[in-house]
Amino acid sequence: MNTVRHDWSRPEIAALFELPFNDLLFQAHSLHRETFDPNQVQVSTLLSIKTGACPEDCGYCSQSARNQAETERERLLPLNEVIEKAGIAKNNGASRFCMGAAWRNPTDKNLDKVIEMIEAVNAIGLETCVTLGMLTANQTKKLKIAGLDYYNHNLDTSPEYYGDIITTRTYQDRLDTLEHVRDAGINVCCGGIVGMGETKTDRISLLQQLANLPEHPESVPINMLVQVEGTPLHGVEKIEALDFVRTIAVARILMPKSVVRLSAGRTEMSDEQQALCFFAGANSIFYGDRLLTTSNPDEDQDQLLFDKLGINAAGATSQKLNAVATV
Ligand code: SAM
Ligand code: DTB
Ligand code: SF4
Repeated sequence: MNTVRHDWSRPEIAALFELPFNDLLFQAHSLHRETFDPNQVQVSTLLSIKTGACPEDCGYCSQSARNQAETERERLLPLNEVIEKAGIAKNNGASRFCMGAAWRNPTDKNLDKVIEMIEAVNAIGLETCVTLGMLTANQTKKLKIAGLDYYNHNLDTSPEYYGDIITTRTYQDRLDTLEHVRDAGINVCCGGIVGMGETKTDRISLLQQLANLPEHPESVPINMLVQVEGTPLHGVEKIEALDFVRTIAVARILMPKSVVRLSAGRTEMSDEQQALCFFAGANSIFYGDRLLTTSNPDEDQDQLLFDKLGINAAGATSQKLNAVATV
């Protein structure tokens, strides 16, 4: 039965992780089919609109000014460049355009500039998503009025492991921003990163936090750490491929109506691992050869994989594109 629950206990989640692999995948895939077309995958394209020199100390991130990664710092991109990139993304078949900024939080002046970008991307007929750091309630209201479809703000890891990864903002700060986004009526995109040296219990705890939010995020990105030289997490022990697939499957079971994104880290995954992730319930990816500062498989490679798997990309889950198509 496809019931949406918000009261998952850790032993229950641990028991899912402990299931024989085939039982876990069967359960996840069966649930997936109750809500979604198993052969449709939503595709979003990412653009870094402000890169590097971030005051935060996130241990995984190439853009923290406190890390030694060689990320070229840039000012906020001009509007015309954003419009050009969004147009290319649309021509390549993306249904959503996600803009990310290396900020702790946006100033009101910067937010106004991002709002112009959101309006312009909306006008092209793409769904919009931004990730700008922490937001006040007033800022989320402005973004809603601008027509923003999704706000991405990740919990990143378990509350227990969090202090080992980031010290410049708290877990509660993240929950507060998520509440503002939810209250403003913007769709929530919230997930985390695995492969950061966390324990299996941390993965259970992260998924419990996500699944027990008052409402499940509409979109749940599961990132596999992209190890960047010069960051504290470079060289950390990697997550086993099958454990990553299990994490996707458990996310699917806990949040049966959410779109689960097979997010960062795909350049290191085989076609077979990605195929298992789609079977386990992942139904969204980042599309295009760049994430924010690191690489992603290019469109041709993904189209080839989709063709092999009989997966239909494009705006299948995008109401906006469907609306454009029927005009
Ligand atoms: N600066 C804003 C913030 O952190 O709230 C928004 C941009 S930030 C880059 C968005 C998310 O990207 C992070 O929360 C993290 O989950 C993910 N991310 C960043 N670097 C990553 C990496 N090396 N590997 C995997 N995911 C990463
Ligand atoms: C998310 O969960 N993953 C994306 C997006 N939200 C903003 C970011 C991935 C970043 C990977 C590392 C980089 O390219 O800098
Ligand atoms: Fe800054 Fe975001 Fe990177 Fe953290 S994840 S260092 S807040 S850009």
